[in-house]
Amino acid sequence: MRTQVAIIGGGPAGLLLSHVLDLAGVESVVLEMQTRQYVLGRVRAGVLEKSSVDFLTEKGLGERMNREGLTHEGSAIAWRDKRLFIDCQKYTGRPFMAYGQTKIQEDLDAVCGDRVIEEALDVTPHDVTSDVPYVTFTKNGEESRLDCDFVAGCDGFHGVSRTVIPQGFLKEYERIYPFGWLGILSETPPVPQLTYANHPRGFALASQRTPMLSRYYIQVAEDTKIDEWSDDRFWTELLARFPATIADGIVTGPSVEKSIAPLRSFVAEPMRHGRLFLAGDAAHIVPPTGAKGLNLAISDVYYLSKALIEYYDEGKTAQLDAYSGVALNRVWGAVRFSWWLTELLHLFPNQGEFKQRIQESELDHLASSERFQAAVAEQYAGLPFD
Ligand code: FAS
Ligand code: PHB
Repeated sequence: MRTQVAIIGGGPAGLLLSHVLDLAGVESVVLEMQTRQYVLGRVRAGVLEKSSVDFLTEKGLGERMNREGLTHEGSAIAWRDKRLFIDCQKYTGRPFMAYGQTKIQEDLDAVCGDRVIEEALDVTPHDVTSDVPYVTFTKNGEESRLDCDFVAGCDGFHGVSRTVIPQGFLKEYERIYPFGWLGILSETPPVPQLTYANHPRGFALASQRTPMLSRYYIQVAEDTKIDEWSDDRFWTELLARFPATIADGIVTGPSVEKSIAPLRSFVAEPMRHGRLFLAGDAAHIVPPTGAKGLNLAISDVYYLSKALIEYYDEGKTAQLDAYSGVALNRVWGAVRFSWWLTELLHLFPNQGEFKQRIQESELDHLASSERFQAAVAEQYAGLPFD
């Protein structure tokens, strides 16, 4: 088998890259270890920056998104008995959209179908520092080899791509947070605005997917087991973490999905090794507090697809050579903002009431300063890709 770009991983980064390259006439094959159904069954991100919405729309993926997605002018933060609306529209003119990653995956799956090899196991990149890299994998017990010009590592945090970069060439930065997020989906009308809560009992978030599908999260201990949390226990804890004026507006109901996500900040540098290019969670992870993970995967694909198309259209490597630096500049901005917002809103074990009071003081300062709010709005809404 031969293609121009071998893409490892069929999540949002891998499928979006394949789709954008296909629109430009660049061939690719996506090697995904799971089944299509398994990938579609994962419930993850829910917020798209304007740059992401514009890019997906420009690439023909906007029809359902712009019809079903819920546009928001900003998000709210609640603490003690206070509530502050961070007005992204007012300060940046860049609203964001609530549209579940699951739907993006479905929209991408619909346009990438025949380029994806699902249940591709033991995927291994080879000779990525040569001019003739290739990837081996097994499918239904049969070994295969895919020759290519480039390998795109879009295989997430636990993927294989990053591991083929020799330790001497890779620098990794990591911060693991001492808690996770327990999230549920419920077929209930969501709160009108995304609302984050800082509370002495821990962080909470009220979000949405559709007018009849809500997404809620609470901070839980990092060793929490799902079966420790009945729906009743979840709702009681969630409502306790919001001011009564907000809690009274939350409609509870049976969960239709329940999962726990660990929280970490992680960056691998560089995002390139020879003809291997990393994109998305394969290169970086952010705590979901800033709603940046999926958006960074999309911005990586924006930069990498442009670079690959320049190579095939014009024979130039300038954007390929610049890719890692350009992508990492945006990545570190999002990593810093997500870290800052996570530090501001979560209960850190063993850091006692002092940390809580510092957080509340910073939130009071945020509420009193339009300049501060504008700076937060700019980072939450996300800047243009270029
Ligand atoms: P993904 O991890 O989505 O996709 C990688 C793909 O590669 C997977 O399909 C995997 O099966 C495949 N793969 C892995 N190893 C392979 C191998 N060796 N061979 C072949 N295929 C392989 N972001 C937010 O903004 N908000 C959120 O609330 C949020 N919640 C999250 C909850 C969880 C549990 C997780 C894990 C992530 C969450 N994220 C959230 C971040 C998430 O949305 C990611 O940023 C996004 O999925 C990144 O997309 P990809 O880079 O494509 O990686
Ligand atoms: C979500 O709707 O899943 C969501 C929203 C905002 C975040 C994280 C997750 O910061």
